[in-house]
Amino acid sequence: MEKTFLMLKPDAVQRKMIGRLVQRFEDKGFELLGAKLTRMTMKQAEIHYAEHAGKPFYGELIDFITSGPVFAMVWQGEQAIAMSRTMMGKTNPLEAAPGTIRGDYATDKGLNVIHGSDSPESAEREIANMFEPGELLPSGPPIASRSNG
Ligand code: DAT
Ligand code: MG
Repeated sequence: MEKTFLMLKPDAVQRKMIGRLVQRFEDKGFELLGAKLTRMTMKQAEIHYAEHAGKPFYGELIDFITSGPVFAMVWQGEQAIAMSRTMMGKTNPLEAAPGTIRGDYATDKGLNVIHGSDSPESAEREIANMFEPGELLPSGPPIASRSNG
């Protein structure tokens, strides 16, 4: 079982897409371990996008991701990282296949609706940047198969 950090970006929240995007990951069969509507602080944005510091689009990226509320989520599933990235589609909307989230909903390289971790290491760092441990269900077997006691 793998955990990933997915985040609906300010454009998705503003376009009222939270419900239909969450639906895709529930339908796929992933388990939601935690979620919240929040606004990234400047510090959280810098930690989240540290690997892009110094790139030509970095300033725009930080401005955009802190421009409004985001919907931050932690999901669990078999190969959740690679599978959710396949579901998101390529970063460049020109290359994002129809049927993927970016392929269906994005036309812009920056305003591209959703973030997803690209490795277990980034998932761990990105989750810790946005959630307190107590805000997340423990990872484990599918919630539907857990006992109540
Ligand atoms: P991804 O979000 O697919 O993991 P990334 O990590 O390479 O892509 O880049 C992070 C975000 O930065 C991306 O979602 C949108 C923005 N970005 C990337 N490349 C860009 C570019 N060439 N011009 C403008 N924004 C870009
Ligand atoms: Mg990335």
